[in-house]
Amino acid sequence: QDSKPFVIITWDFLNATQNAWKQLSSGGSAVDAVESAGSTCERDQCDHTVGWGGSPDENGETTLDSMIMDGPTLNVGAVAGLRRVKDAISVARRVLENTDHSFLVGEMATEFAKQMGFKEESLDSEWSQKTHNDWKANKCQPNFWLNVMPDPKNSCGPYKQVKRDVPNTGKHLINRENHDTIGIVAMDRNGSLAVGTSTNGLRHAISGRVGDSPIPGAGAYVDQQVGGAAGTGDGDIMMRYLLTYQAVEFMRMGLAPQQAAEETLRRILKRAHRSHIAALVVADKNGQYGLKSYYFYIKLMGIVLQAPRVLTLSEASL
Ligand code: SD4
Repeated sequence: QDSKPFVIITWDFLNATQNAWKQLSSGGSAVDAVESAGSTCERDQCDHTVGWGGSPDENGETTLDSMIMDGPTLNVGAVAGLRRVKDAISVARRVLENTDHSFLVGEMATEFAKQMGFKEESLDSEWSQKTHNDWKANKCQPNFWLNVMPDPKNSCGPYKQVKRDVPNTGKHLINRENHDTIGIVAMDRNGSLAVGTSTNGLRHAISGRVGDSPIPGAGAYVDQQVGGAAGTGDGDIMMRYLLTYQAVEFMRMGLAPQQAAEETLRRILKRAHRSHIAALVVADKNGQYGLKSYYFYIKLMGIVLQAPRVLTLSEASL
């Protein structure tokens, strides 16, 4: 018997949802739908946080992270720090389908992509170069408004970076205005589930930094027996909690997707010293879904103040 296909993505990248839906409604697989949503955002450079020409690192280079996971087999294909190739999620799919491996990184991922026929080209854009130059001109200070106490030592130098999540430092490295990684959960007509992510990471990060997005269990996770989840937000924090694995495990224990999303994010809230951004979309194998996000939260004298950010997800289902 046919299942009811669906696709759910983080944020309102409607083109991405529509293209994924076209795949599903014409009989494509869940993996096709995930790739299609991710590629659409890579081409559209969604919010400058997916695809080429966004989030330059501290050297001004854009690199890409992406993954696809297949629910029935639990196979993963992922790339991180992919340089000079625009089609990160399609390369991730080649890792999934054309190799026995799961995860390729950096220059070697680029070599693999080239062998698979992908074009090598610059990932710079005017926008990324301007963002980088402005940051340099501003002495490499993050411009996030919560950074109320700029650190005089935090200037462009070999060691400007500050370890975060330390209580009371008052320092933030990353501009957090834009956390709009695309995370996707899809089910096809045969009932197969797949999940995926695509991102260009965080602006001004140390070159070589990889966030949660391409890591299975962190950026996205799926198990056909239960359901899938995908996340977006501050990957340096999120990956510590394996949020998407946890959300799937909560569903395995019987929680509904919405409860699973809330329960999972509560774990960060309990432990966080400072503000973080985190958001999850979670769906079970029956097409029920839930979502939860925190834009920021701060602990003041032991009390957690939080402001939910509206996660404007888009979805399509029968
Ligand atoms: C990362 N999770 O690299 C990603 C960031 C993100 O939109 O969500 N950006 O940490």
